[in-house]
Amino acid sequence: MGLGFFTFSPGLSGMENYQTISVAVDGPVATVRLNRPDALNALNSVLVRELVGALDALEADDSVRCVVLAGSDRAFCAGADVKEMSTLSMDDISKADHLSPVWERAGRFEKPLVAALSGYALGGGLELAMCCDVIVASEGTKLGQPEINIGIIPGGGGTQRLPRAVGRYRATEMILTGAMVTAEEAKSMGLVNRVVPPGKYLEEATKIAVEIASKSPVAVRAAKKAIAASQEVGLSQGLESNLMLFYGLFATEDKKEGMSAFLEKRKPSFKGK
Ligand code: DAK
Repeated sequence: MGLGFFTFSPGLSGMENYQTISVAVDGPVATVRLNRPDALNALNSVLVRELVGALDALEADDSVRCVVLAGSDRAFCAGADVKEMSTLSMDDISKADHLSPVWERAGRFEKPLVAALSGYALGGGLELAMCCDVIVASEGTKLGQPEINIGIIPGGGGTQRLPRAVGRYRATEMILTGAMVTAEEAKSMGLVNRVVPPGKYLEEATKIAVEIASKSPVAVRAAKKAIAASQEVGLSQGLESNLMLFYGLFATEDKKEGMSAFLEKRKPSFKGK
């Protein structure tokens, strides 16, 4: 896939034992791939546990600065595992540890997440992509919230994140009809950043991740936090919290290094401090 040399991070020992995902670290960029090909990467309890564990480890590993989240060419993720869900009662599904940790964990991941979509991103899979900060998709990828077709509604954030991303009316149409949109349509709605030729989605997502990873990690984290606030609080509160984050960066070594490097006409070397 043109991702260069992969090394396994020491902070992630044991990750080669994952059954439903794979994790590879190449310098400051980690790539996590969902890997349940027989079920189009549907989210089941095992996958959720493994993905949450991997995100915990990647967040704790200071050498990792940006994470690419991908599936396979055939599917990023076809949603929650319908087979597993079909036998669950209201009591079972409402237990906090059934699937919901995955959107919660990805949604509060402090480092940038770049989603690399191909094939299908449906239901809980699209909800997972919408927990990411940048979304790259292969031409022809189908995105949708088809839960209504099986008698439920999006439960992993789709009714909240989709309207924020594409506006109330487009989100309502997608959620109430269950119809899929193509990557190209999704891009025109603002749900996808870039649409790339088939086979190039991982390469493009990695390129973006490498670019982000070259910046000051403290500034990147502050920017991500400030942008997240824009989706949750009113304008004046958002501006206020932005200012606090902005002022805070003036106490960092990376700010000194970034500005000195500019004035000395050299490339900065950021330490994340
Ligand atoms: N779950 C389980 N298996 C799935 C699956 C899924 N979501 N999607 C596909 N598969 C399996 C198929 O059953 C099939 O398995 P075999 O029959 O070969 O054993 C295999 O993957 C290949 O699928 P198809 O034969 O259907 O392939 P096609 O190319 O014909 O169709 C498709 C691809 C993606 C259009 C189709 O598979 C499809 O419509 N899949 C279901 C999509 C869907 O309805 N997704 C939404 C699921 S509901 C929660 C919060 C959120 C949620 C749950 C809980 N809590 C807060 C607790 C989220 C819910 C959802 O996502």
